Amino acid sequence: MHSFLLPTPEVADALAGKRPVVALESTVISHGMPYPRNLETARALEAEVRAAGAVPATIAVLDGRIRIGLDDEALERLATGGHAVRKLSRRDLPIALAAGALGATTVAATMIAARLAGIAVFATGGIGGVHRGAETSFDVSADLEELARTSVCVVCAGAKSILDLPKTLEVLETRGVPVLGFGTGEFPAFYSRRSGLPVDHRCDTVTEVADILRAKWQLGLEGGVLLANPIPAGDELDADAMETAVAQALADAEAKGIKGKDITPHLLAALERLTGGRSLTANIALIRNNARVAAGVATALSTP
Ligand code: PSU
Ligand code: MN
Repeated sequence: MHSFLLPTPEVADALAGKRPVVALESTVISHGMPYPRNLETARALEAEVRAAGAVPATIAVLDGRIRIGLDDEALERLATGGHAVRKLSRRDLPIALAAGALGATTVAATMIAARLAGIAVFATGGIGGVHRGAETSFDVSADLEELARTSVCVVCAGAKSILDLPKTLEVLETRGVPVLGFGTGEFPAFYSRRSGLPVDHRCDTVTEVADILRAKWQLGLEGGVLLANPIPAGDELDADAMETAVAQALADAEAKGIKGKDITPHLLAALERLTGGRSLTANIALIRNNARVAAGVATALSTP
């Protein structure tokens, strides 16, 4: 294990014994949800992974190390840290490590850490993507570039409609990232099960997903695979109401001049306000569902 990485004994044991491990990100805890729901959710995700027979490894940067698996004290520091917690993507990791800063990892940085630790499956809520208006702002999440280069399967509920979903799928195609739908032929739109946009392939079982991962990586085709798992039907939000809320959230961010890495957390908080908390409840339901499916994929992958 790389000297910058610090796994918990439980994760180190599971990896050494080739038992299934699921990586979990921490930006959703620090920047994606308010306290105390963020802390409850972080613990609930770990419980979901365990209940499905895998070992959870929540990833974050603390005291100059990339922690692979967090104890309860570390989870609390992230959940209560507010603006003192840095949001870390690929470019930010070396700076935070050298400074000994407290930082939460995005999808991109969590993929890097998972890969270094030897974890092949990672569950999150939604990935970053191509922002609306990217043709002038150039705002394309580093998550997409990471999916292109780092060999980890990312289980998500699609991408939020704060993004431009057709452009996001175009970039994934260009960069050679397979987009799989879990039990669906459509790319899910986070709060909605449907977007009207097709995925590359529909998988109905975790075994099929594991077979595709093995084929890709055994061929030496480095890079990630995106497994899009729709929000459970009972937790879906009304697509038209969400579109109205997204338009308002975008207008508010524009009026305040919010840019760069601050835009995604700002939009998430605005959506929660505008939906009276319903976006948060939906977010928690879908991410728990992703943790369960990721544990299934990790188990299938560890079964020869
Ligand atoms: N989308 C969500 N919830 C999130 C994020 C994205 O629906 O919490 C977080 C993830 O950590 C993701 C990051 O990797 O935001 C993307 O940020 P940016 O758009 O600045 O790359
Ligand atoms: Mn961005």
